[in-house]
Amino acid sequence: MEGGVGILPALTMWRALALISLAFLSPAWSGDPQQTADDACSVQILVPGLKGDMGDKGQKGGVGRHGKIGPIGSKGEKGDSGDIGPPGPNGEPGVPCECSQLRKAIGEMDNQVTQLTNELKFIKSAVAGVRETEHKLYLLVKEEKRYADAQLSCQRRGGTLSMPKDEAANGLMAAYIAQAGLARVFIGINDLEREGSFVYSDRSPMQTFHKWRSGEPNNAYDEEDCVEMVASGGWNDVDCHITMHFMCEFDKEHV
Ligand SMILES: [Ca+2]
Ligand SMILES: [Ca+2]
Repeated sequence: MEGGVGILPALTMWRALALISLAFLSPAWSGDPQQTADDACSVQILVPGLKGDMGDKGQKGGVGRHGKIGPIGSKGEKGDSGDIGPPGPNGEPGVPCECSQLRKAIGEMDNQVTQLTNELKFIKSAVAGVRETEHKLYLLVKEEKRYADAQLSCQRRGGTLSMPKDEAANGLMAAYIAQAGLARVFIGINDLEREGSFVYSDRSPMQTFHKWRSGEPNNAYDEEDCVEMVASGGWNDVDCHITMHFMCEFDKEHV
């Protein structure tokens, strides 16, 4: 039994050596590892083969992965302003105004303004005695002056002796005189520069309108170069050196 046991390993060793030899000598052996593995109970000793010829170039690879994100670039220049956007939504309704007292005060002030306006109108017409039309103010001055001084008095107030240039103005002046209880006043008409050639106190020539009383102007005593208006509205030429009340008129634009 011992001899049998000793012979078998020896045989195996020889077979192994033969396999190694064959592996070096025969490409067929090195090219078929399966056959080597099937050789039951053999010791597998793998030895590198000869370097093969260089293979053909491989196919081109696919697209690679995305690269890393680069560093943040420098800030660009400011762009143009955009178009104006649409209007925003309406705001919330406001808190109810707690200013009833203010409204009341304003209402009272409005009433006071109305009252003062009426009072001023009354003062103008009743106390100061001013009458007015759309464009003019008339003031009856209860001071007795000669014609020239009366004209100066009106001019110092910014006006001139009243000039009745139409029926409306003449009627207003006449009523004013009558209501003041006066008989006559100087008005702004004279023929001081040229006898018989009457002009208004603003030097404008008399037009077709006039209110000469019957028989006037008569230039009585060859001394009548100024004009008075009587309460009925009629005109009469009188001496410029007598004294009487007079009426001024003012342009509203210049008051
Ligand atoms: Ca005259
Ligand atoms: Ca006369």
